[in-house]
Amino acid sequence: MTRYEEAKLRYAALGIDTEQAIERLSQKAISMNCWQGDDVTGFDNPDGGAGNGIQATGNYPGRARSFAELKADFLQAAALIPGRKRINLHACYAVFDEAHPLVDRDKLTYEHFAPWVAFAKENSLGIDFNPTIFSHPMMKDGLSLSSPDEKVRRFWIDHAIACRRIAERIGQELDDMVLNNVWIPDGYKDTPSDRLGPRLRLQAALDEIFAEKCPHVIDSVESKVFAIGVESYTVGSNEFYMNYAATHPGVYNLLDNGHYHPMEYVSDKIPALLPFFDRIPLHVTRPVRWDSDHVVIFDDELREIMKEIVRNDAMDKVLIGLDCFDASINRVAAWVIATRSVHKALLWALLQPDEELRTAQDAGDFTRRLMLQEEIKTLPFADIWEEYCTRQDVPADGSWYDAVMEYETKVLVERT
Ligand code: RNT
Ligand code: ZN
Repeated sequence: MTRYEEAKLRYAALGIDTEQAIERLSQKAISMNCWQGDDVTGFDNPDGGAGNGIQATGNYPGRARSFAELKADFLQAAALIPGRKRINLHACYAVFDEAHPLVDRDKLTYEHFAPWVAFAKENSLGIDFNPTIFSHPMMKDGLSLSSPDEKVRRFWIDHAIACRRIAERIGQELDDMVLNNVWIPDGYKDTPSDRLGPRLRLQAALDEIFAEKCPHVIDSVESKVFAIGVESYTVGSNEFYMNYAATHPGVYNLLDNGHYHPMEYVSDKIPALLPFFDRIPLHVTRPVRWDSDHVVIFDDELREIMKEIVRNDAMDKVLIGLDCFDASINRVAAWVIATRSVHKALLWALLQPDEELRTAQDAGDFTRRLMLQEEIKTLPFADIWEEYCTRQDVPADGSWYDAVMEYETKVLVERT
């Protein structure tokens, strides 16, 4: 008997079907954020880098500096990751060439993303999209859609409308739904003298942005609790967007697990939203103190998030996307570690004795519930994960790292 066959029996004794878990896992696409490959720099301001509302730290060699490099790095990472994939694009990754020279963000069109669609088709990827409302001179006093300056607001509303049209066309081309997520960094460092005004302006801006029907687009809005330089007030807070989404059918509230107070858990927010929304877009990241974007690892909260998705039968409702970036380590490895961790945690969640756990809870048998939750941890999970990687034709844990290091030596180091 192979190690997998033995493990399969151990799980079967608890009523858990490992074959079914593997099959369900292989159906779930994970959206990989393109901005991990170049520290959120994009192609429309290559010398500027991230700024005006977003920040990546570190200077590890080998950042992708072009469309060609970013595609190559993404494919290198993807080759080491099991499962279905989507690529999450930001508008600042518009591809400019002789036929389509640089334009400002309010003038972007589908043509600037047609090369990404070709890339997606060649590699069987889905695409998700985001307006890029940061790292740009039209951010004024740290504000965009909530700015008191009509010109600033107009520019960003036009940009967001352009992005929705682009997302719609991408969806048509791929015959798929495209998540188009709006996140803005607007807020104040110090105590505001008007907290309502900016929110009313943001509300009116969103109404304009979402006015057009885009049947291939899933719209979402993403809140944040605070950020560096925006410590006192965030316009797009949790309450604001949650209520916006609740009152605007077709607009969803995106949960980023780096965007809440440290004692709040997205694993608990998912089942709080499920009674009200048929979709929950998710940004999976790893909050560390004041930062929201560390590389995702196989930790308790990631497993808890995936457990809530699986045991509430929400694998089709929760749209899982990564949102982490780290410029201080090998960026391809960062993609691999983060995305493999998500798949691993989903597999973990698919291998829980959910029925028994629920029965124990409903019977008030909390002792048994705790015992089961603990004992499951020492089942031979690694053997199921390894089997999954093998069937998906990607390296198991312990054997992908060399490929990344070779790529670093041959390709990445040459870029500096
Ligand atoms: C920032 C938000 C947002 C961004 C991306 C680049 O805190 O999480 O989702 O990370 O849009
Ligand atoms: Zn996010």
